[in-house]
Amino acid sequence: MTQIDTIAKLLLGAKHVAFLTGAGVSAESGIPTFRDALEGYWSKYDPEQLATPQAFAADPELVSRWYDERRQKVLACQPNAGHVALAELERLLTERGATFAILTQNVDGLHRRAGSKEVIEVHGSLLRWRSTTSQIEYDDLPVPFESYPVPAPDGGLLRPGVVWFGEALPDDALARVDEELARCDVFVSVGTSGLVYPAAGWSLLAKRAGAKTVEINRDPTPMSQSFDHCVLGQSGTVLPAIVEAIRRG
Ligand code: BJW
Repeated sequence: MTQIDTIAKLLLGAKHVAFLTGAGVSAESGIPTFRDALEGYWSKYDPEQLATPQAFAADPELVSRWYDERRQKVLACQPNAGHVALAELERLLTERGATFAILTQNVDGLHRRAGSKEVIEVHGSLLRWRSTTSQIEYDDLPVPFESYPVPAPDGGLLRPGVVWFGEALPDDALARVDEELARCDVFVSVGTSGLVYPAAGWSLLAKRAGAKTVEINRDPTPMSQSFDHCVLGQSGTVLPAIVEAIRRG
C-alpha cells in the first residue's frame, strides 16, 4: 500500500477530520510563504519584524503599505489544486457522514474561494481591516488604498485584521480549534513550518487526544518526527492524489 493509500484509508475511517494549513498550501497560487525571502523593495525587511503591533505603532505607513500590497496580490491570485482538493475532500467525507474542518493560519481567503465551507481563520484575514479605536471591522474596502496609513471612519487608523506576534488569537476561533482537536480522529498538517505557536503545538494536542497525525510538506519540519505519517511533496500534488485514492475507495 502506498503512503497516499494509507492516508486515504485513515481519512475514510475517520468520523472527525481536522486539517491545519499554512502558507505552503498557497505557494502554488503564487503567494510567497511567510518565511520566503521578500522581493524588491521589501527585501530589506524581515516579515517577522513587520508583523507586530510594535512595527505598526512605529511606522503605520510602512506596515499598512506592506499589508495592502499583499492584499492586492492575493486578490489577483486564484486557488490552486491543493485548495480545490481540500474543498473536494470536505464534500466527499461529509457526504459519508464525517465532520471536516480546516484550521488555517493563512490570511488570504483562498480556502473559501476554492469552496471549502468549514474554515477557521486562526490568524485573521488580510481582506478585513479594523479600526484601532473602535475595533469595528471593514471588509468592503477600495483596492488599492489611496494613501497610507489609512484613516478609519471613527477617527483612528485602519489596521489589517490579522493576528500579529504577541497578540492573542481570536477567542471564537480558539474555541472552535479546541473542539476540533478534542474530537478529531485524524489531524493533517499541510504546508506549515511548525515554527509559530500556538498552531505549531496543535498536532501534539490532537495526538494526545487520540488522533492519528499526518504531515504533508515540501520539506521536513522541526515537528516531522512527532507525526505518525509524513509525506514529502507539494500540496498541489499530494492533496489531489489523496482525493483520487478516496474516490477509488
Ligand atoms: C510547501 C509548499 C508546497 C512551501 N507544498 N509545502 C511558545 C513557544 C515559543 C514562542 C511562543 C509560544 N507561544 C507563543 C509564542 C510567541 C509567538 C511565536 O510563536 N513565536 C515563534 C516565532 C517562536 N506566537 C504568538 O505571538 C501568537 N500569539 C500568542 O501566542 O498569543 C498569546 C497571548 C495570549 C493572551 C494575550 C496576548 C497574547 C500569535 C502568532 C501570530 C502569527 N502571525 C503571523 C502573521 C499573520 C499576518 C501576516 O500574514 O502578516 O502568521 S506570523 C506568520 O507565521 C503567519 C503565518 O500564519 C505563521 C505560520 O507560518 P507558516 O504558514 O507555517 O508559513 P512558513 O513560511 O513558515 O512555512 C511554509 C511551509 O510550507 C514551509 O515548511 C515550506 O517548506 C512549506 N512549503 N511550499 C507544501 N507547495
